[in-house]
Amino acid sequence: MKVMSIKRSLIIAAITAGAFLCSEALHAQDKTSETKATLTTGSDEYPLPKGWHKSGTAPSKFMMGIVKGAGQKGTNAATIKSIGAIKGTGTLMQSFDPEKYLGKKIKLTGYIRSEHVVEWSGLWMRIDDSTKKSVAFDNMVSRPVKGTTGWTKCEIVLEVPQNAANISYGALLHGAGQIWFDNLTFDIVKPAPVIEARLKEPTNLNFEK
Ligand SMILES: [Ca+2]
Repeated sequence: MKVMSIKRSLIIAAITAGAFLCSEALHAQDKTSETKATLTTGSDEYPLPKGWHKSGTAPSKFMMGIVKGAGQKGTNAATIKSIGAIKGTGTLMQSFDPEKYLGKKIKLTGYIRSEHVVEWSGLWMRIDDSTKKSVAFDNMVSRPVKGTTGWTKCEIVLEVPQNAANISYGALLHGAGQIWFDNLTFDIVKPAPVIEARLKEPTNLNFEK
């Protein structure tokens, strides 16, 4: 027991040190091998979902992966959980070929639940051209999921230009807390139908239709 408690103290100390070192240098890679080893072990708690990968300004500061039974209606969800009080961003993300969406408007819908999110979280989507320049982007920073919430519907709508070469998207957590997310979908937004403003004769004047 004593050994365990010392070990736990060392782990907490390592995490605290790591959080302190990186709090003002979000893009800096963590060079403390002890801290890295501790965080790698912690990340194994959640298996990585097939087809997804970890990224962000500080991915090693977050545990990310699947939580069985934590999804909507008892299915699995993905989670992002901060390790200690930190300020960087962790995201679980995918990238895909935009070919079938070129020239169209696409909507990403998904559901996020949060606990103790101090700063913010959300879905994000970015469209890049062939030079990897971003041509469309939204990360919900202006309408974040924060604090402690139940399942919250999130939507991102972006136009996919003809020169789009890559679409990336995911869920992100910035700072301390934990989010779960599930049931993401992509839809093509149909253009609004053009309504003929001029009628052949006056119509529906008693508003019963
Ligand atoms: Ca699910």
